[in-house]
Amino acid sequence: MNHTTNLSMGRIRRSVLGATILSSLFVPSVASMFTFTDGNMFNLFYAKTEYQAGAGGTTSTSGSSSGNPGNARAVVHNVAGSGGTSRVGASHIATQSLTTTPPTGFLSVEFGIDAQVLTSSTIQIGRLAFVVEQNGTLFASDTIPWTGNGWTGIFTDSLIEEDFEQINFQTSTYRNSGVNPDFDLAGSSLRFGFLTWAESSSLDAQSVTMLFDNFTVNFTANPVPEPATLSVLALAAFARRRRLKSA
Ligand SMILES: [Ca+2]
Ligand SMILES: [Ca+2]
Repeated sequence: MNHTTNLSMGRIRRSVLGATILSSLFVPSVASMFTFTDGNMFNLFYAKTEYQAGAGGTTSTSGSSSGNPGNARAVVHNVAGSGGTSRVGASHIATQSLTTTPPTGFLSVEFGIDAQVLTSSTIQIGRLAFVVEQNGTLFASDTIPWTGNGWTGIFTDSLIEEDFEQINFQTSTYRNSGVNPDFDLAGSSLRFGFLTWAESSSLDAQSVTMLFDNFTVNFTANPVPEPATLSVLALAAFARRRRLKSA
């Protein structure tokens, strides 16, 4: 009988709200993600822009059967022998890789790619950096050099915006340090891809071919801001106090 008396409309509404709060607190909050994966690497879907310091150039093609497996993207870097340091590279932006920064901003991004150096020259080193493009500006992550025959799987830990710096191939580090993308710029469009290059300080011309396959990208959004969670918790505490008082 007492139960019936106590079940006013106000109490029911608070109870329903309480149940909602509890369920949302105990369901693990999964930050929304943007995921991209390409095991085909067709030439058609990558926009190439060359960067160089010194003489040389690059060509890019879709290999037909040299991938891991199937098709792969082949990039030939021709570094002219100059006696000074010559650096020749290109960015490869996946043209279908467009994402929009969510209202909470992106927390981080992970990249993965399979890479192989096919070389007929003395240069045995492939050089790679993952890139994001925001408002027409390219930003590169740290240099990832790799060597050896066969496919090498290259993965990054979660990269935050400070891990990317504007590309400047004229400097020895090829970066403008301190110029970063802004992952918090809600509604901003981002593209992404990778930067490849070869360099030589000798008088001999070099030709370095690199193959790339299985390019994957995962963006993680920032979770919903704390203040909303805090006010919900305060509301739950308030409702409990009122229940204890009226009991
Ligand atoms: Ca493939
Ligand atoms: Ca920021």
